[in-house]
Amino acid sequence: MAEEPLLVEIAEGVATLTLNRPERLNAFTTALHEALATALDRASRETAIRAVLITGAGRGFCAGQDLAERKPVPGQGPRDLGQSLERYYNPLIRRLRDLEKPVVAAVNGVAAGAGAGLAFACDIVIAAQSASFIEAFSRIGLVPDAGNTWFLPRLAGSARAMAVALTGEAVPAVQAAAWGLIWKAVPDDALMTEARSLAARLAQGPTRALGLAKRALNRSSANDLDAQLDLERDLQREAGLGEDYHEGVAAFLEKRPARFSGR
Ligand code: LHQ
Repeated sequence: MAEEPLLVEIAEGVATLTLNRPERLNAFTTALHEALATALDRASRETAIRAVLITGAGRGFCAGQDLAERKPVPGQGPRDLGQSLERYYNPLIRRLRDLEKPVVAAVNGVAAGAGAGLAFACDIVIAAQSASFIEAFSRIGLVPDAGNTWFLPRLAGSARAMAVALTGEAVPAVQAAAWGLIWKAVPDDALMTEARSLAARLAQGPTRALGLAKRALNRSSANDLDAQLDLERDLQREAGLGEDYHEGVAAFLEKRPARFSGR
């Protein structure tokens, strides 16, 4: 039987999703997309899942689209790559951004093409020091997709975005962290311990409020200050009605650790 393209493990409030095509550096196939969509929808639906951790099996994180699956077939005319984005990649990026629960990426190795977009769409990205990010599109005559042209200039500034998109040069993890493309680079052997412990800590946190904070930050780039202040008011009103706010304040006043429920 073929290996599952995505391993899903749910423990202590964290859904760990491991891209599992190590012999192809976890490149995306239709089956992997479908499994990822199912897992993210489940994470959105189930209250017991309070954080998501995404990583890759083997030495790569994700090498973007599996090029063997999308290669032009002689006699069949050109493939419509826009359809592939519309059907798989754009919904994936939207699912990650719209999921109102923290999503951590543990980038264990190379993240290329749409694989880099996948990492940048996650909320907190930790990478192994040996990992790298490659806007591989220009190497094969394509345009950066999977949100890359949106994330890159916002995270790293237009000068760096333009250079990495046009040259396709690899950005090592340490450089990516220095540029603000990711949160941090850690020694390879510390990656999974650190990423798991972060995801577990987030899952024990006031996850409803964390989800609202994610919404506020995601909206900020499209809002002016007035609209953002109004949004903060509305979301704070909602958070203030939550059980976790009451628990957080009570725990602070009683000088004890808070026990958040995500409600
Ligand atoms: C692969 C792949 C891969 C298949 C490594 N596919 N086998 C959206 C819409 C529709 C269509 C087009 O695309 C998109 C979005 C995109 O993502 S476009 C960008 C697609 N990705 C790339 O162009 C990256 C291609 N891969 C590479 O350039 C290299 O593999 C990198 C730089 C990522 C890693 O290099 P190495 O560490 O030297 O590894 P390798 O090249 O030896 O790869 C290991 C194996 O994985 C190898 O197979 P083999 O049988 O020789 O061991 C590769 O063929 C295979 N592989 N990426 N995307």
